[in-house]
Amino acid sequence: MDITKEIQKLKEEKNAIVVAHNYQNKDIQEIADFVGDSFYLSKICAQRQEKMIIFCGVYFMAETTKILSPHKKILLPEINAGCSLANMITADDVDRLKEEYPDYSIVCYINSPASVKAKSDVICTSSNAIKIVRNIPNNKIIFLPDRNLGLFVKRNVPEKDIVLWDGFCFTHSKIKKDDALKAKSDHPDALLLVHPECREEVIELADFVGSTKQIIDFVISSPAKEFIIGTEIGILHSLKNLNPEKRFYILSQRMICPEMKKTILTSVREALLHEKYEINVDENVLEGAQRALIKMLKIG
Ligand code: CIZ
Repeated sequence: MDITKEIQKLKEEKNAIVVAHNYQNKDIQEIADFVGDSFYLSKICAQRQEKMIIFCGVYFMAETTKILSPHKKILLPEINAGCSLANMITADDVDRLKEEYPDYSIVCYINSPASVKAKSDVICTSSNAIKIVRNIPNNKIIFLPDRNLGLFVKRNVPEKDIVLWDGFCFTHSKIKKDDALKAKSDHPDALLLVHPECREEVIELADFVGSTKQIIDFVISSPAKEFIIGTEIGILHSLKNLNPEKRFYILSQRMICPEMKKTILTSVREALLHEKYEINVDENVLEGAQRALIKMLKIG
């Protein structure tokens, strides 16, 4: 049987849903019930009646989904699909920061391990990071783990004292000013849209800076016809689908996250068949991370 039909049949038999991050391979996005950013997908999973979720993304995303749906079975088809950025900080690092900066509040980007979220005051996404930092009732902030996103927030909230952690995303951070200048000269009529995980020198050249959802929304409402996209290449699939009359160029062919690309159709079929790999989060960690996520919803 054709593998996509097999996946469909297994989904029905198991009463499961498949969700896929914007950075997944095209064929994974095509078989998914929902495609989007990680927090959007985690919220959708919490609202659905299905008790089994196949999360096509990376480890921290499946963890966030478990935190919001503790009684559901959350499966990550490729157990080694991790996130280099999330792995650049540990819960012990957060303990040390708390000792060093006792009167600072910790704002933690969603791209982080659950154990780090649990020790933070509030979580943020790349869509709401500026708003969260602005609204939190403390002028002293530690922002972690992404330095580039932190710098972007710092520039937009100059009135606050913000200490940054030195983490970065390999896929966004390897893109330099020269790559952006070249893409702009190759496509002089295109707008440059970049993710805030990009370096400051790239952000400075952009026409728009935003999360994956904000980039998609920007394109939909823009009268422009051509766009250079400065985030992971997988997003081109939704952009082209939603805007068939517009043209898209990836900022650099190197904008590929190898972790996101680990999930292929056979991984999804195996995940459904053998109910693997189940993601669990320690109860104390889960409670702490839930508290920090709820705080994000309140102040964001
Ligand atoms: O949290 C997400 O989904 C990521 C990695 C980025 C974004 O901007 O959507």
